[in-house]
Amino acid sequence: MPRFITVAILMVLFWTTWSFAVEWEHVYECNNLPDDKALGDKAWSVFGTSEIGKITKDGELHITDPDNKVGFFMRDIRVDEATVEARVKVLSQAGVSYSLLFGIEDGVTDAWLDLFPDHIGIDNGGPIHNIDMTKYNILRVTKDKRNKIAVYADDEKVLEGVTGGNSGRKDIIFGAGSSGGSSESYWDYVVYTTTGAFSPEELPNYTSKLAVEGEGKSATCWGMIKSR
Ligand SMILES: [Ca+2]
Ligand SMILES: [Ca+2]
Repeated sequence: MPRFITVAILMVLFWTTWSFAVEWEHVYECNNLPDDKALGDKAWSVFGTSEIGKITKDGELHITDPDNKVGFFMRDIRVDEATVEARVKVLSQAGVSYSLLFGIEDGVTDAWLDLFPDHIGIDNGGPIHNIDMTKYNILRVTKDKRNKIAVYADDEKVLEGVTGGNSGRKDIIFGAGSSGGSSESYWDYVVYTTTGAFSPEELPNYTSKLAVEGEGKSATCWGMIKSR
């Protein structure tokens, strides 16, 4: 093979690798309760109790939150801008808007996405998007340094808004956010990065990223066989 073709192939491979440089910084697969000490430094802190959660045999966190308990989970981390994604479904929600939520809190203002069986909405009176949440959807919330929020459902941008409220916390947050509220939900995974507010084009959703890595391995094997 002429040397310049080899060099060109190497450059393409290098570019491909470089273009996937943005990575999820934290992956929670829902194979343990979020605050399980077995997760070590990957464990989440809890407000209320994780007793409202059960892990299913399929690696899901099944939260059944009654109207006299609360349980939400936090990764205490400084966040000026962030991207958080969850594969989640919602069977019921009653009570205040944030009875079931996930999002980003930067210590000054909050980016909460409220979850309901038939819609999702940016908290503090932000816009809503009708969607059947009784089936699994991949939802993503991003917050940039100017406190703009974008929400994606299955890789499509569905909501834009701004942050509001102030919990005073600095973290990535998800779970059942209200004592008086109640809800039932299933979470397959929660992933995030605090390096930026990324669209699915810039940072593929966690599920497709696994698929790409699988294909990458196949391609490598094929290349090795071919070169023999
Ligand atoms: Ca509750
Ligand atoms: Ca899972």
